[in-house]
Amino acid sequence: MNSNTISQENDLIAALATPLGSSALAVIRTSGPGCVATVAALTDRPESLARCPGGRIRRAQLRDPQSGRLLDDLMLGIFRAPRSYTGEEAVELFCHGSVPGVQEILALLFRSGFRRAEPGEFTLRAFLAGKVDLTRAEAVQEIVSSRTARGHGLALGRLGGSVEAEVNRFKDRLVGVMAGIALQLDYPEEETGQIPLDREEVARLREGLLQLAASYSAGKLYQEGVTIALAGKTNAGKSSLFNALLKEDRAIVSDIPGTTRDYIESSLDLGGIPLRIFDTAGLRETREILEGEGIRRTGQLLESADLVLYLVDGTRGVTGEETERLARAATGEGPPCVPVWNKADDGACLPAPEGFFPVSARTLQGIEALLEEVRRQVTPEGRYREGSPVIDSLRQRDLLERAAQALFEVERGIQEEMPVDVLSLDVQEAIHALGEITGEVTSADILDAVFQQFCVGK
Ligand SMILES: Nc1nc2c(ncn2[C@@H]2O[C@H](COP(=O)(O)OP(=O)(O)OP(=O)(O)O)[C@@H](O)[C@H]2O)c(=O)[nH]1
Ligand SMILES: [Mg+2]
Repeated sequence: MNSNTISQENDLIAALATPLGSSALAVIRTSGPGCVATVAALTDRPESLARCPGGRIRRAQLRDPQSGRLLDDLMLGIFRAPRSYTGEEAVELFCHGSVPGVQEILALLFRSGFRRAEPGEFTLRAFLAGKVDLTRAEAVQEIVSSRTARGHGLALGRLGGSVEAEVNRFKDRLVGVMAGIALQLDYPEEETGQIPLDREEVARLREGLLQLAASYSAGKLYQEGVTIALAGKTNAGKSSLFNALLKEDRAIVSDIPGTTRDYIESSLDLGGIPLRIFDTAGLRETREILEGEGIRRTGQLLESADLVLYLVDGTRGVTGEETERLARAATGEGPPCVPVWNKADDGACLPAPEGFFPVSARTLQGIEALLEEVRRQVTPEGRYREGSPVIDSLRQRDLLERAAQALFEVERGIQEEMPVDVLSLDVQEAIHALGEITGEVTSADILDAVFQQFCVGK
């Protein structure tokens, strides 16, 4: 985003808010003072639309004023300041979802005084107009990019202000602390020898801040999900397990070793966690160039996965080389690895060794327990409590940690009986960091960083 969007010029902006493609409807969003009259002038009923009150929907024909050509028969959502998403006068055009049609309408708007909105510019304007704080603005993009119902629900909570409220609670308590300090500074003669700050109270606040900061790993998990690779020797049943997990006949399964060459990817919702699952080429010595390339790529994938399910054919058992591989994984080299003992249904299947999860990709026995283990492994441990707000912004996490660090300094200062005016600097620093989270304290750089992650039209 260029810096002039931050300059609060409030010129007329327009953008397609829906994906460009054939669809029943497409929504073009516009905003800025004079927006209604500017759009109205392009229709068959300029006067009545220009006078139309906000919160109404009107039908109109959109025409190119130069050629008189009809561009669409559409519905217009009219909004008057401040009762709109951006807080400005705004019009939403509900047009037919035709790619050339939408492009022509946008081109007409851009010829008629609108400019193309930058990514996130509508939400930026909403923030600048005081409609949302920065955590809610960030939640807008988090909602759009969520991939499971759980991730979506958490982001909706943030849009509802769950994080804003929590941060403001912390801030109010710190402002209370500051007031105590100010009193002490103003009336030093009243000094009773007691320090006005309760170290335990500060410690509790710091703990709370760290708890919210730690929820980032859960937020990230539900938003971005994890990558899981199925690995093992040829014929171990990786593709069979892949299909079983997806409940569809996706990957080719055969008893010919080396069936899978290129890895295949698919996604799965595991209790709200978006999983990206990869079926990979079976590992074995090969002189075949294509298979060798597949195995090389599998190796790369196994390095970058968040978790590897290592499959062993239970009717064959573990080879020496596999024992080594699993031992390496157990020492924490590379991603964590869950050893799986497949083909448990087969009469010839040997008993699963200690630490292996016995499953059958054929009868699905043991799959639930395996998924439970996957869930256990990818869910971050720590201070996150079920039901408490979850953040999904690295920016917010860093600021919470900065505030916590400042409070740590306060605790130390209290212990060392530092003068209150020195302590107050650290309390101020914590308040400032919390203000940056909600956007009370902000700068063009921060806004740039936040809004450039948005998609256009948001
Ligand atoms: N009895 C039994 N057979 C299985 C099971 N899983 C896979 N198989 C059989 O094992 C053979 C190999 O299965 P695949 O899923 O293709 O194995 P893979 O690990 O993907 O093999 P490559 O792609 O060659 O590396 C097939 O004949 C499957 O039918 C299982 O749980 N039980
Ligand atoms: Mg396979």
